[in-house]
Amino acid sequence: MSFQKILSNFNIDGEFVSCEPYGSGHINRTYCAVFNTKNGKKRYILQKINSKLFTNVDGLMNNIKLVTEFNRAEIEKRGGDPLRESLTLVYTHDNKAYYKTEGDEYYRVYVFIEDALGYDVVEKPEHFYESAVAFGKFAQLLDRFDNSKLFEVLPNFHNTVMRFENLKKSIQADKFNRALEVKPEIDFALSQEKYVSTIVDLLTSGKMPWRVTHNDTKLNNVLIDTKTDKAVCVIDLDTMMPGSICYDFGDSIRFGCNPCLEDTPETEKVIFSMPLYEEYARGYLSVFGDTITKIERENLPMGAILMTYECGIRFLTDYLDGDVYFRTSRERQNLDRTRTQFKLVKDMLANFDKMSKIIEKY
Ligand code: ADP
Ligand code: GN1
Ligand code: MG
Repeated sequence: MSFQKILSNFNIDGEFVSCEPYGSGHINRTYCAVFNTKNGKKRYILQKINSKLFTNVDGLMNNIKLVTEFNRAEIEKRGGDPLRESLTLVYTHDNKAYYKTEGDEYYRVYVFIEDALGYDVVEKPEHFYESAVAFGKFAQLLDRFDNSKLFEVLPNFHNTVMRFENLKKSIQADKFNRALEVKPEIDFALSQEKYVSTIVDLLTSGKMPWRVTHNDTKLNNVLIDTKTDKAVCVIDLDTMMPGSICYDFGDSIRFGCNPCLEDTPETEKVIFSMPLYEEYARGYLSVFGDTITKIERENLPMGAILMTYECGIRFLTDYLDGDVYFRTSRERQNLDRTRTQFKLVKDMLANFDKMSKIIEKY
């Protein structure tokens, strides 16, 4: 089915002009659609939802609908611009948040947030600080929201213990005979077993509070205003689920404290940035004040290590499985991604005390 035909099912005024791939997400397929209207050109984000992963699209889209509507009301109350500061779903003619084609493909449409970008690498430290404040505020928004209404989209998403077990299964199966080639990465991954259950244990024992978190807090999931350099909007709401703020903090650190792209083949250039870590910690903690518990605070550095490690073993597992989960555009991309993550983990382990000291400072 053509994009024009798919888009014709949504409440969009104007004449279809074009629809091209957009952005750099690994899971859904994102397109930018352009329409001619009497007020000039108007853009929309069209996304083909990865329904292999998100098997309950109705539950997923209901989460996004509830949270964006709640967010919208809050932004209006404080006199902000909800079309810019929140994702806004465009509904179908029959008032649904997504459209299902006859071939069982699922699509959703968002209002395009103009003059704002999601960055794949930190270009200015203030962007990273800004993203910390934005993700912190988003976590607090989810705290105020009656989150019992949310459906748990991907149970065990950040269960590092389960991710570790999955890696072991993939090493065992070695379906594509890649295990030998990646022996150093496998050895490193397995040697870190002592850490894998740290946060899971704290959560399941009740020592650390469960919160509803974003769970995919990389820098490119916050749009930053290209004129003012301020954070505009948190996007990519597919993984809002019960979790720990150590996960959200950690995933941001994993992505942003790397001076290179996540998939750089030049692993030797990957050096964990302590100044950027401090920038993010300062921003994130400025939002939480005393609402963060002692145990959460103390475990923020471990959250950074574990989210980076977990992402590394997910990339490695996918490499061993034949690149079936994360979108790739070239050979060994998942292996390069793995190496980047593991290099960051090594740097963080070597700097753990400094990371903790920085948390104590704010
Ligand atoms: P994925 O789940 O595949 O990562 P995202 O929802 O993060 O998909 O979207 C991919 C990219 O598309 C983002 O990184 C961002 O650059 C861009 N994008 C997504 N939604 C919008 C929007 N409403 N306005 C402008 N850009 C957007
Ligand atoms: C995926 O969808 P995207 O590209 O924002 C993944 C995250 C990983 C990230 C690594 C649903 O995020 O968990 O941390 O890639 N999302 C899902 O870049 O698996
Ligand atoms: Mg994304």
